[in-house]
Amino acid sequence: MTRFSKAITRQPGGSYAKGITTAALGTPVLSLALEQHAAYCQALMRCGVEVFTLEADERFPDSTFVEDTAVLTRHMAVVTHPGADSRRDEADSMRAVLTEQYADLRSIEAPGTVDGGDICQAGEHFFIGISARTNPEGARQLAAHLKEAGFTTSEIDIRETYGLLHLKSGMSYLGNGTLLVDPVLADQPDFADYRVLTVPEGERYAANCIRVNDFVLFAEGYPLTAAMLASEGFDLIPLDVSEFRKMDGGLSCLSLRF
Ligand code: CIR
Repeated sequence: MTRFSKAITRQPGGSYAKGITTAALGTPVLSLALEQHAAYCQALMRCGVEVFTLEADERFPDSTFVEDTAVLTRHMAVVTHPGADSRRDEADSMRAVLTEQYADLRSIEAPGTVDGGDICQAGEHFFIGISARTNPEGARQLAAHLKEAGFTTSEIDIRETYGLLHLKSGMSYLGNGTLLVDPVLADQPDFADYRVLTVPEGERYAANCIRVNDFVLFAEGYPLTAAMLASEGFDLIPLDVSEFRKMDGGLSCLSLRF
């Protein structure tokens, strides 16, 4: 299992509620979002990770969802070209941050688009989601970079898959060859080499969690999935992410881990 030593996060700012959402769960409350964000950063620290928290960037309401701006590997990173127009320039400021961390820093170029939320690393393999945000050209560019870095890749097209914004809205890699997946992805032939745990139909949102070293950061309020993971021996850190869910975000999108 990849061990992480660092993570990058960005605080939500005053413009946060103006971001893109399909959730219809109401307007997020910034003070609560900030509290939840602080608890999230503390949970990462508890996992043994040094957390770099960037200041809010008011120009970009969705910029707290830093995961979408880059794909990080051990020795190489790729700055993405996000698929939503309003988010495209978020990647520029992340490039400046990552330049200090990576000597080998690459980019997805137009007309390719990639959102990091569509990219799921599972050991030495990367699943690349084709979605409303990540297009086939972006996926092709990313796959070429990852292959050069020694990884294998495969694509999963979620454009017709109900209820998933990004691939990782519906799947997480928990380490040791185990995937946690949304029922809509359970029969993916590409998962044949993995042990697949499927979240119950009523708990789809719980499929987005993150394994960080010895813990799994997990969305609070999904008892069946929590019990399943606990019985499998995973150590969960439950977190309230209600204000991020309102903007279609989840646990993975709030950080870049490396
Ligand atoms: C968006 O629509 O781009 C944001 N409101 C949510 C992004 C969530 N990111 C992710 O799942 N990786």
